Amino acid sequence: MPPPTAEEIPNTDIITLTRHILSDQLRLGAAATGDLTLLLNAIQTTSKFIATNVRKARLINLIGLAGETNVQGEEQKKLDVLSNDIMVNALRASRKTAVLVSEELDEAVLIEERLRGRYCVVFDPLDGSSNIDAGVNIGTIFGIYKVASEKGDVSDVLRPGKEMVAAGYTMYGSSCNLVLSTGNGVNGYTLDTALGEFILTHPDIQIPTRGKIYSFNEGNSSYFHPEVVNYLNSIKYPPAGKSPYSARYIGSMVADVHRTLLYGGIFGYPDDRKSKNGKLRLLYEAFPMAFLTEQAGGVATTGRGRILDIVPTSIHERCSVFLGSKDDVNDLLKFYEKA
Ligand code: AHM
Ligand code: MG
Repeated sequence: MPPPTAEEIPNTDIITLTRHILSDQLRLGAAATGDLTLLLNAIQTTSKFIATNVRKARLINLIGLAGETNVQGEEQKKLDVLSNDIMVNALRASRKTAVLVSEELDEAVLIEERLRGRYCVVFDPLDGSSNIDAGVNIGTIFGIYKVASEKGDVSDVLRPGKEMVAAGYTMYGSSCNLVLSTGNGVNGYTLDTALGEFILTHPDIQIPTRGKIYSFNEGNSSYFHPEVVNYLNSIKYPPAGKSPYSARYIGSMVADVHRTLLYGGIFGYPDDRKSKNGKLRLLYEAFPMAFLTEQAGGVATTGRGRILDIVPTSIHERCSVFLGSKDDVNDLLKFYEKA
């Protein structure tokens, strides 16, 4: 029998998320306390727990409304509430957090002294509400700050996104993917459900410099400002010899951004004449995704400035978002400059 080829030999050296973040910590040597590693570990556990519930939702009566409304006046789904509880419980029990901000909670959670740690986590426990009951891709988005104040209060999260020390998301789709940056590039992991581990499958994600896809809710285009309409027209009706862009819009930011990071192109949810401040939330949607985009070599802007430079004034504020391939976003910015 001929010896097995390289492709036939099973890979026995898989890199798990735990191993990867641990090796990052070891690289920092004595400077690292291990607190961020433990916090990221708690977050990956919540992702597995939420993923399990998302997969079973239809079977265990987790579909539909919870009968409550969140601070934004939106009706909460049962899975929204459950995912929020999973995250708050796990993050508090990790003993590594001081302040938590969730899309589903009106106020920031200030962790009691005996459990308090040195990090603040802002998160959308289950993003893409309109897709939950259809079983379409949804996700969890998170950003992490290190406490700046002695006490650990809301001022610790009213800071620009560029001060985050880590950000990421987990996408619950045809596969469960966790994408993470600790400020040193972006890595993607895929959950091996048999092993129960996230495995490094997308090392050092680099967003292509230019893409061929635009991802906007064009149903809102009658409200869009002229610079956005003109930009979209420029990619839909290009000069002779150039191909128009393709449209892809899932309506779950995690899924639309995930595709944008991998394939390139531009994702946009602009402010417009109806939604004066846009729809997406600055702290736990725009900041983490802008952080990942920049770390992957892309650009994230409101159209008028860098998203990560914004200083938030309240925890649930919204902002205009465009992010993606450098060349595509810069093309859009030219329309803003002209306006
Ligand atoms: P949610 O936090 O209530 O789920 O809303 C956020 C979602 C994003 O995932 C997505 O990009 C956007 O809202 C879609 O909005 P629309 O349905 O208006 O296109
Ligand atoms: Mg959301």
